[in-house]
Amino acid sequence: MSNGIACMWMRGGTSKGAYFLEQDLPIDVAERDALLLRIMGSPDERQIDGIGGADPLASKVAIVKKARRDDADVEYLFLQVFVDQAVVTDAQNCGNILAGVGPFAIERGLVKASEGETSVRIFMENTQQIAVARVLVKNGEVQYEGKARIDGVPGFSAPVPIVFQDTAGSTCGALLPTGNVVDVIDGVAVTCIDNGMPVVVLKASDMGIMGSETREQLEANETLKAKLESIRLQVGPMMNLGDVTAKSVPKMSMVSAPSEGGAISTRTFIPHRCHASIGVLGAVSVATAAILEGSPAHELAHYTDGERMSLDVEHPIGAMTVILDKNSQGQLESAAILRTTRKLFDGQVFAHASGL
Ligand code: NQM
Repeated sequence: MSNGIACMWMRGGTSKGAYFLEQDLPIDVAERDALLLRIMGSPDERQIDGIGGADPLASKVAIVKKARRDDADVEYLFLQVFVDQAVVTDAQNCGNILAGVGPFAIERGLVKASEGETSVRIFMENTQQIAVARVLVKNGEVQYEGKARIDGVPGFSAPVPIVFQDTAGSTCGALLPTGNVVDVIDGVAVTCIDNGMPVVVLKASDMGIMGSETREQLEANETLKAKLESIRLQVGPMMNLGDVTAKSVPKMSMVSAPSEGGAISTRTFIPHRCHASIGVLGAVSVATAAILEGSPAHELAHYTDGERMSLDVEHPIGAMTVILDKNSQGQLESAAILRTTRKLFDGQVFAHASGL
């Protein structure tokens, strides 16, 4: 059988996706996206004719190449393949899929493995920023097994710590793209923020929910979804994102007081499905909102201020720890998180014309 395309299927953090070398995909963007839709089986809510997992968290793509710039080892382009629409978008980054990029780059020979630990500097094309991931290596091979665990993934795996620098304004051009800590939309106080991911942070109680509901309960709440979408469509242009009708940003994160000893509790729509947990850069943006005096999140947050702050961002199935570092002027300098990843399958994927 011919026309197979080299593809590695990996879990990255709490997401899953197809990892490709750029050279193995068409250069033409329209051709590439049509191919990715066929590979994932979109548009179809079950993605039955493709490898996608019928969930936005398992319908993701990483395209990786050796860096053409001096300050990075590899370049990573993230693409979200919509499940039920024929849309492939590069309008957002993904810090979960990022966790697999270092291991994939080593496996494909783009980065030379150093025994013990290999640091991979990754230029994230979507936001034009750099992340540094540390990958465990033994006998020249990437180690996937280990003792680290993250909420939302059963069992233990090798740790992949990731540090982000200068993520403020990644997509919107400024940490607070509207120029305000608080805007009031449809009578609801919101913080429009971008510290790696454009997110609208608002109080769960202002949206008529407790903030402790399950993903399923929230997804069944049509009134809530309509209210969230109304706010989202209005803030899109205010956040320099233009018309966001067919975009996967901004994310909508409803916050409440922590209930498990963390810093803040969240329920996040990404933007039309409720996240099973929370995205990595989404959590970094929410944690940043939580330390901003005057924001709705700050009122509810529990944390200790300092040069290094550790905030457990609670989500429906646990918490994500975000470490925020300030510089001597008190400005945020970097954010760090822990992820794990797993190589699930390496082979060829076939994408015959679907006739759609
Ligand atoms: O915010 C889902 C995920 C994400 C994105 C989403 C992510 C991030 O959990 O960096 O990781 O918000 O669409 O993979």
